[in-house]
Amino acid sequence: MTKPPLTLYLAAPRGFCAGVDRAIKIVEMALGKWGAPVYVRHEIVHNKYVVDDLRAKGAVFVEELDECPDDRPVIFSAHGVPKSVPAEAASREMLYVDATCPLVSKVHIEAERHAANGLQIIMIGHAGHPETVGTMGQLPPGDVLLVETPEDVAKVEVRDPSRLAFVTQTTLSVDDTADIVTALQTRFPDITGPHKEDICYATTNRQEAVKAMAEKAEAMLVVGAPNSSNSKRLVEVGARAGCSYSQLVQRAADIDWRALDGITTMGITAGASAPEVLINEVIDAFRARYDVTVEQVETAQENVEFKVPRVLREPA
Ligand code: 10G
Ligand code: SF4
Repeated sequence: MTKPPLTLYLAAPRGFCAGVDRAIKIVEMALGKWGAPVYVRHEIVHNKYVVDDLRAKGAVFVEELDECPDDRPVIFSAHGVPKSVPAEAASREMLYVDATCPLVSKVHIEAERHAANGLQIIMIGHAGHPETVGTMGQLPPGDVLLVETPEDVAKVEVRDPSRLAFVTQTTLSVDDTADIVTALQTRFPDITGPHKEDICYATTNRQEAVKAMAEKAEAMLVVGAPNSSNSKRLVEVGARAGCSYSQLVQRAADIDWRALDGITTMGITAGASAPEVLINEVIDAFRARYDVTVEQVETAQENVEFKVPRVLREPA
């Protein structure tokens, strides 16, 4: 039987960002140096395949430090942690390695600097997401106010409207965040903040590539996990940019082939925590059913790389 023709547009950039790459390498280095088990507080990045692979190599994933013994190393995930976490690890004389992405640490420093200058911080982020919890946790509980929508901005109660700064989660929708920043600047004209927001290069580039791809593709799949914030934003961006069908899949087995019946153009991208092997698995699944022509839709080139600490600190 002849396969139907399909043009597969591949968004570029897609998949692993520099912070994810660095965080995974830190866990692998720790396992190489100290042997198993090495504890990891929270999924190192939000991807089951990555977590399962590291677990098979001897990593033990926990949600809180109280699930770790004192005498084994613990790594903090790429999303960042509240100040209380390294403080507790230090008080228990634990060996810890912080795999927080440097671009998240930059936001942490920003928040602290503004607070030191007497400004109250408003964070734009998703309630309960580990990055938001980590960034808000750079300051004492209750000090940072959280807004998720322009409606929240209208309701937020601040100490002094003339002494405010805002920071954001790094993986937000660029367009939604612009609306929230505008609402903040309209209500609080003196508010200080980053040039635009703290959304990172990887998030921005992946959303831009999806917009370009959505102009060409009837349907779009995002390879990523259901708890991956940046991956879910890519699904939304695709739908808003005109893809009538825009779905998240963890891997090829999740593809709803019936929903794709009759398509001739398809877009594929992947969140910042989705490994290349899963993207290839999805592409191969299309090749098995269609006569596929692959075309890249490239909107940016990335050459960002974060150094992995060359030597991890010895246990005390
Ligand atoms: O998109 P989120 O923040 O949910 O995380 P992820 O693990 O899916 O992707 C990598 C992004 C981070 C580590 C947050 S800066
Ligand atoms: Fe760092 Fe951006 Fe990747 Fe988050 S999404 S780990 S901020 S590069």
